Amino acid sequence: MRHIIIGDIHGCYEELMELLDVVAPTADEGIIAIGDIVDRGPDSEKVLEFFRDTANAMSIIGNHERKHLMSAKGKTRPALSQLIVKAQLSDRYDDWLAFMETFPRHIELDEAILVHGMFEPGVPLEQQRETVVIGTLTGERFMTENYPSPWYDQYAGPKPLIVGHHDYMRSGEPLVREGQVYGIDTGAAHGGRLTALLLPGFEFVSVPSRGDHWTRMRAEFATLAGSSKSDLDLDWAKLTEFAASSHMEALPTPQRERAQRCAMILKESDKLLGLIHDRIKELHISMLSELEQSDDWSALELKQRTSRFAQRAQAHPAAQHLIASYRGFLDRERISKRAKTPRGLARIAETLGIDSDTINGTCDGAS
Ligand SMILES: [Mn+2]
Repeated sequence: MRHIIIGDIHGCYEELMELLDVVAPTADEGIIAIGDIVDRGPDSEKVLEFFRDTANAMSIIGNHERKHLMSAKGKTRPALSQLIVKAQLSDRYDDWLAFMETFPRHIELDEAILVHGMFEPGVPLEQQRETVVIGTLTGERFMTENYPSPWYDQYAGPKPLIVGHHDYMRSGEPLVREGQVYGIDTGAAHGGRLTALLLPGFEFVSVPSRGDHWTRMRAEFATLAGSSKSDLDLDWAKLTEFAASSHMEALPTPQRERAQRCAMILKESDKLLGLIHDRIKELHISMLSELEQSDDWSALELKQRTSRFAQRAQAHPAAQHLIASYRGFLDRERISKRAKTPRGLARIAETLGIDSDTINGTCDGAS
């Protein structure tokens, strides 16, 4: 009897149906989603319905379900992807929140441990931080600060770990650390693939995404993001200038609100910048350790190594930063300078698989 573990579905219902057609589970085989079944893709509600109405199917909680729960409780601001789903679910939203509330934060099977986000190497499952296993921004920061090289390269048992959350490879292929870590988010909502990992055999099955849903959804629901969206296109100097007046009591209300928004955007940008910086370093280290395994590496001269690294990094959208990191030139200032604006920064974040919703969130619903 198999378990079918499915990566981040993100409202990609058609892809989910196609995947299940291929896998053809029987009624007594368990279907488990790794979390993030909603947001970004077109059909969050149909996916929710599937998991509610299919007796042998369930999902663990992902950071996107958590964002819905937290923002509904007023603890965080909903980002655009939640605002869209909230609008889609309309008066059924509260019922679906109650359903998402029931998702467990992890599942342990005979063959593997399942969490949505990350896992602290060497720490028992029960003692894992919730922010880390679910993959919140706080958890991300904790991990990059405490585990400078990727955590999934440091994980060593006791059981294989299956995670979603980041499309680590950005090629439609899962991340595989044989017998240790399986990262099965393969970017279904972004034009990648939807992937299932079949236990106990650890076989992969995947189907292509029908397209870059999230880009399309963002455009379709742009009005939900509010009219202040253009503040994300201000350069850093302008933003700083606006933000500086956020404490001036005498300013007329709209201007003061804008000043406060700009201050908030700067604050979120700064956080994102830290994550981007750490992620690039992490990626550079993992690319390098890959290259170091080639037979002739130790015989190469410094210059040859640099050009070999540049070749390896070339295909990545953040290649310039990766090369800068390799050469020891990477710093936060360089990244923000090249990004020019918060939106530019968000774009870099997305290419690194970092959630940039917090930046977009600073403007969502502001008006
Ligand atoms: Mn996700």
